[in-house]
Amino acid sequence: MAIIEDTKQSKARKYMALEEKYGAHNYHPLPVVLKKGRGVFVWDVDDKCYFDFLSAYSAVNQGHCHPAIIKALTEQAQNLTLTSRAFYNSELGPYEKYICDYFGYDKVLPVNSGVEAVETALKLARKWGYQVKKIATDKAKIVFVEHNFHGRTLGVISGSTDEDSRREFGPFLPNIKVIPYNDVHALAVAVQDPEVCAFMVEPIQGEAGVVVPDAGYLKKCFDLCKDANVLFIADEVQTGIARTGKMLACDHEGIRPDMVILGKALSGGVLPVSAVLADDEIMMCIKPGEHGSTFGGNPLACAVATAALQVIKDENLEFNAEYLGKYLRSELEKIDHPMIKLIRGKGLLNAIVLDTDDPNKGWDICVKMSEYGLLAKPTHSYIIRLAPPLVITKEQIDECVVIIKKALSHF
Ligand code: IF1
Repeated sequence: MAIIEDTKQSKARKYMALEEKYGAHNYHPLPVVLKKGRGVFVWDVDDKCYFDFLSAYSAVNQGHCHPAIIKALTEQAQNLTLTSRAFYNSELGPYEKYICDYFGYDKVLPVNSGVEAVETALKLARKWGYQVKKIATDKAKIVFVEHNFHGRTLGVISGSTDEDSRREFGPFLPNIKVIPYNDVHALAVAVQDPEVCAFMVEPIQGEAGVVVPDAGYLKKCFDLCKDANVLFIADEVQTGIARTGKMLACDHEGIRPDMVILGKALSGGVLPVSAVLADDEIMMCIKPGEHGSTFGGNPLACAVATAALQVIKDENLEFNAEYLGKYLRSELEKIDHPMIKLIRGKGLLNAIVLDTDDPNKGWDICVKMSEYGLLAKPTHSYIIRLAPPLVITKEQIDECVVIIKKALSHF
């Protein structure tokens, strides 16, 4: 047995050593080497099976390698993958109509990664600020909230309050205001500045540890922005596409953001696809040649994103997330363990907040859960995010709660 174990570990170690030697050390992965995914499951190089409770940070809401999405990918890949936007193509227009009708906006600006869509929204907001709100040139300001996470470009980390995201990357963009999250009064003060063009916010803060604001916070912020002629921009890269039990997390408060930013599950985790949705007053502020990207709106991405969005509707994943999210939280709240401080979340975006000052506790629990066949990763050492693919079943939730309990029993 020991020999077999040792052989297995040496196989996984071989892959880890390659990443260690040839890859930048910009991550600290859990010691698991994955080679296959299907639905809620992933398998490592030793064919051990795990429940995936991270979902690639909510990029595989539809489940790993969803057949309908892979079918769209492989069929389109036989015909045409990329033309650049120097020409029209047969997939982009139909996709643009599909996604605009799907979310109820006039237009979409398609790009690739989530942060690229965030940057696009910031540029659109500034354009609108100068052309429509008539803010003096180069004076436009944008309001962010503390503990935000919108990606890792220099522009976006200029609004970050996370030292690890900012240290030694300066200098940063000017004209960025940062206010406390979940603090309506702070926004009321900030938007009084006539040079503010937009407010950028995650409806639920993912990286901060699944921080759900008070009920009504988003609606009050939206109304303040409306009254102050400030654009309300919702970063739904992680909370969107049914993750929180509604198609968009903003739907829980019945607000229609001026701009919606989508990414991750927009492609079902198959390839990088992101988008900004807005109405003409904003979208038409950008003219030909003023913004774009080589792969933005490529035929392959259009085919994949259309299939990925259709799966959400066909399999009623909003309802699944809403119903099973409530069930998961109720089951987790039954776990009687001194280290569990609280359970929080919405839909199938949840977290266990640990009552510990041991910086390794979250990691240790996640390593133990991986030994029992469930993959999750801590954020900020003491918060364990639990976000399975939305295709999970009630029975599988029950199995996973048993694993979580078993892992916690070791601490
Ligand atoms: C990593 C975090 C999550 C996002 C929101 C934009 C982006 C993200 C709300 C940018 C990306 C990813 C980035 C990824 C890990 C993951 C993450 F831990 F980094 F913060 F989900 F919480 N808006 N989040 O969550 O999208 O450019 O990455 O496609 O950097 O390791 P991206």
